[in-house]
Amino acid sequence: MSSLDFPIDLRSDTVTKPSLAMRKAMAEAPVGDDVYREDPTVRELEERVAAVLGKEAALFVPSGTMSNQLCLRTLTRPGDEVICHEDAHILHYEGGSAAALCGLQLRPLPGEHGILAPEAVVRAIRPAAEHFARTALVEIENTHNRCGGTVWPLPAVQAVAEVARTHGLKVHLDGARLWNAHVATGVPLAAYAAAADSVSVCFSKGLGAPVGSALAGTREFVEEARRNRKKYGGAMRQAGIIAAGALYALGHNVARLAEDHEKAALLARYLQEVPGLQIVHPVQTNILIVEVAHLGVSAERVVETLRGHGVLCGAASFERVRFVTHLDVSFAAVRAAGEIVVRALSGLRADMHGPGAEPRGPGSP
Ligand code: TLP
Repeated sequence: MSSLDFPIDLRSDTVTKPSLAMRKAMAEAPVGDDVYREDPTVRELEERVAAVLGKEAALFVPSGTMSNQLCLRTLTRPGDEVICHEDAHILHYEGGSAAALCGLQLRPLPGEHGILAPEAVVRAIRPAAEHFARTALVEIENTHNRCGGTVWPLPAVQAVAEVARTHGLKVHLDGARLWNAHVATGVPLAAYAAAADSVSVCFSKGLGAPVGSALAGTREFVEEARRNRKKYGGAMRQAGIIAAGALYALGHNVARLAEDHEKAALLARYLQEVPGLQIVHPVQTNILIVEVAHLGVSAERVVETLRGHGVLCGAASFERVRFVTHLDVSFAAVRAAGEIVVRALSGLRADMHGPGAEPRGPGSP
């Protein structure tokens, strides 16, 4: 095998580093003060994102978390309730900001592979009486991170959006990895986005840019989100430097996501060989979640064991481990990681009644 860099980092597609060509584009980007709306590169990026999503306008923001929260804040009022999947990113990984910054109550619902059933959404809508929080918005995540990068089929998106509209609710799409859904299915980005009032997309995940996300919607919505971005401390000055990384990523790194999906499928073939390991969701894009309960050890123990063998992954819960493929991990590295995981976890299983079998607690994503 040719020389590989260790550790092989499969914790997240956020760990990628900007390529030389991307850095060059960033270094050469024309910039200006974006609070004065004078940064040509930020403008170009915002126009490009609005165009690909089929929305009137877009806004560049520092992170996916800020993007989601600005959308929620802009489309709701404090005290409102937001329906989301029980594994939603906004529920698990945004530091409680829906409550802390938007004053929202989240209403998590179950749904197979991250997908909400329209009937379940309808049943969760609160009556109008003053006892209740006002149900204001339905949030969907495509692809679905904690559900193994699964894709919402377009008809499922449309069915939930239809129900929401009928009941006067807004729809927010957390499309941090909408690019992956688009590449996996061929469904145009704008078709997914059409069902939503607000869309958030990220450049710093599979697309490999170092920083940045964008939200999109009507011009009026984006103007209000811009005001809220200022309040949240997220207005930036010569942000063209980082927007150029995002533009480069959009121009060069979307179609290649198909390779990351192949790498995840390849890794899945290795993981299937480990007795007792279960792949929880169909592997459709670049995320793979395995249940380790039948190995008799905690997810943290698996993560630590693999770290010791040069493979990095993350605990998604007490019993689930997440692997994510991305542009900085080659097919050869994925094969090597697969072999290591099979060997190390088969060894762990043999040890399953050993002293380390106690679950220690859920780790970071
Ligand atoms: N997800 C990160 C962690 O926060 C879990 C990761 O490693 O996958 N929406 C979705 C669906 C996401 O997966 C993420 C990041 C975000 C929003 C937030 O983006 P950032 O990290 O830029 O705030």
